[in-house]
Amino acid sequence: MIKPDGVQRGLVGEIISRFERRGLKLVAIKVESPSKEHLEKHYSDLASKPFFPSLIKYMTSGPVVAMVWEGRGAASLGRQLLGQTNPTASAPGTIRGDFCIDMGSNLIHGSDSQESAQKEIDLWFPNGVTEYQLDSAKWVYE
Ligand code: DAT
Ligand code: MG
Repeated sequence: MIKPDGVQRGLVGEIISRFERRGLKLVAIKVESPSKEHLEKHYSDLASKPFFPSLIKYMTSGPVVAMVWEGRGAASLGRQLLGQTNPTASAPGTIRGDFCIDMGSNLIHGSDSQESAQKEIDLWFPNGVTEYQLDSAKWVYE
């Protein structure tokens, strides 16, 4: 999910293109201004953290772009593309390492496992995703 700062800074295309060129397949995408309640559900595992209120405020500060990307090991590949939670610890070449500085404006969310991805897909895309054959897959996978 591209967070409100990523949308406002015009980084949607840049970010999508990084996932695309890695070989992942886009199966769902939408622009949305999610409610506070929706984001509290999304980040429910962090509800007891001191930064939770400011995280929810940040995430409701503008529209986000929610996406589902498929591919072999997609969740862990996605996390590699993102970089570390703290942008200042993120290597150049990663999204956070290239485009941001503060943890409270770190541009993008990525599911941290296959299990959390499934939970988040159910929350953000209750009507499911669009399955199709990506023709370029034969050039990406052995
Ligand atoms: P990530 O977004 O890398 O999966 P996370 O799930 O641990 O990181 O936390 C969700 C978001 O909450 C993160 O992108 C930024 C914010 N956050 C995490 N740890 C924080 C901290 N120690 N101080 C302030 N904000 C924090
Ligand atoms: Mg996380």
